[in-house]
Amino acid sequence: MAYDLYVVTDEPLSGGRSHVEIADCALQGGADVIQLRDKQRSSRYITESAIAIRELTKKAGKLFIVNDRLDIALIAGADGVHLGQEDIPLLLARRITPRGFIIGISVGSLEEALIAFREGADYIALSPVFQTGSKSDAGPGHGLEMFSLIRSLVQIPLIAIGGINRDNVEEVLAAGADGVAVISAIVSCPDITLATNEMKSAILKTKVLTVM
Ligand code: TZP
Ligand code: MG
Repeated sequence: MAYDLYVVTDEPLSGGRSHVEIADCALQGGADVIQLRDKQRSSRYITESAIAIRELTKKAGKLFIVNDRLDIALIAGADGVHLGQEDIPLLLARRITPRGFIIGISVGSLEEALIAFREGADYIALSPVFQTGSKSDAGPGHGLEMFSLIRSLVQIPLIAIGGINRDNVEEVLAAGADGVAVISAIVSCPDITLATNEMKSAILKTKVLTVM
């Protein structure tokens, strides 16, 4: 499964559009992965959103990942969960997840990346690669040198998140990213489908040129 363009939903940053609407538009634009991320709404609302996005992603043949909420990911039949350093530990999450269930881990240092790799993460996301206003506690960007260093030491899919947009996506891919995870550069756009489509085209063009 491709992680090329990984779109993370965020209702406040999307001018109040719903998770389901964001996911629908992003899938139409060619997103490869949808992550449902909500730190505020009720468990009921997030669960209902997850079930609807599972349907949409299944029809589109794309991956569906839930941020933080392993319970909701399992209830909705998502492909996986995305866990940070303060969330349920990877090895404990594995105790209750089915075979093949994807667990992605956010890392903020080389040490965390190596631990996640050793513990069997399915992918890791260096967070944040660039400074971002979309996550209040994200801290300063780690930069592409750190990204390349992790790339050289970790042999699982490596995702870049934080401050990624059309202007820097090529250099992020050149640093070895398997995929880019994006919030504002897509979900804050008036036309989410178009923004997704343009970002996806830029990614595919860069990847094709890299292979040649
Ligand atoms: N985790 C690390 S940075 C970030 C998350 C959820 C926010 C990314 O948002 P944006 O708008 O693509 O910088
Ligand atoms: Mg988390």
